[in-house]
Amino acid sequence: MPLPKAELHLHIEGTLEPELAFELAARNGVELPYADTEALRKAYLFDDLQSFLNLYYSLMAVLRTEDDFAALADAYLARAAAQGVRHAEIFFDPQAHTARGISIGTVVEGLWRALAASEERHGVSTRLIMCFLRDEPAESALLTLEAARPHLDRITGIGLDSAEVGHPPAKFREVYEAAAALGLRRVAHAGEEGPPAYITEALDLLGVERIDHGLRALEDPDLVARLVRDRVPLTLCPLSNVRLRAVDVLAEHPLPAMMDAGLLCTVNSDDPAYFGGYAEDNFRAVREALGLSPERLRELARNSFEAAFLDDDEPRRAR
Ligand code: ES4
Ligand code: ZN
Repeated sequence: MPLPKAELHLHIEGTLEPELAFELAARNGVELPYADTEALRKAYLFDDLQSFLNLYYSLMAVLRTEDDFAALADAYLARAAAQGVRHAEIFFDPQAHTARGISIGTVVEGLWRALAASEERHGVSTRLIMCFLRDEPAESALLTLEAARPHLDRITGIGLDSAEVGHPPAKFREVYEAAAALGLRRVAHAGEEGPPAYITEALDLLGVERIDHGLRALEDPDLVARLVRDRVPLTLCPLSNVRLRAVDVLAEHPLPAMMDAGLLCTVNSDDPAYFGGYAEDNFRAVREALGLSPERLRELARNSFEAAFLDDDEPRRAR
């Protein structure tokens, strides 16, 4: 039986399996530039974050209706449940959809339909986290936050994703301030491909409560001391790091060294349809490649619940 765990770093658009992509393409009359699911899977070979993102954004063309978003999220939640996930905090990229003429309401309400049924159907509690694309202007993020206002009862927090290098956290200071004023929780991708200074900046300027990835934290001892002292969770994604070549091979992943340093690490799946595995697949991979002991694996599962936004049920938002 897989360990019960919380999934804290999961892009719902990154759960689009080739089979569902073709099914939605047929339903919506969208032409995919691949002969079949086999050919599409062969395209899942990446050199870096940008080459992955190009495919990830182009495949979103098949997602058009509330039903599509509900089907995507329900398929993910079923797979997550089978892998021991009891709680999932799910990222979505509204700008990737509004840019192609799909309203944020279609996205949020479609996802919400699957999330609202999830405890009963799959035994998985959920939260929704809206991510801003950091390679788009800050002004676009502010407009997106504004457009999300009617749906904020569905949304627990905000995040920051897409191409990291050249788009430091400082660029989004204003939008994070506005989100905080709305009572939203804050996370951000930092230190995936970008330098440890981006992690420090996300803490100092954006007020984030968790760091997504944080893979490069060990390069800065002062930062490590701070992350340990403040128990700032890191949502690591080992299979993602290998597929996007942030680490050469899994056996060289810094996870054991990070845990030894006292960092609050969690293991997550990022974009499981693209990177070769869901939550338990990532746990199994680190167990096998890094020889993590049963105690270490239990620590990772325990950390995932400590790092989760499970304490946000009290009415606290002035909206
Ligand atoms: C992402 Cl792995 C990763 N990094 C940054 N942005 C993303 N969006 C979806 N997956
Ligand atoms: Zn990610």
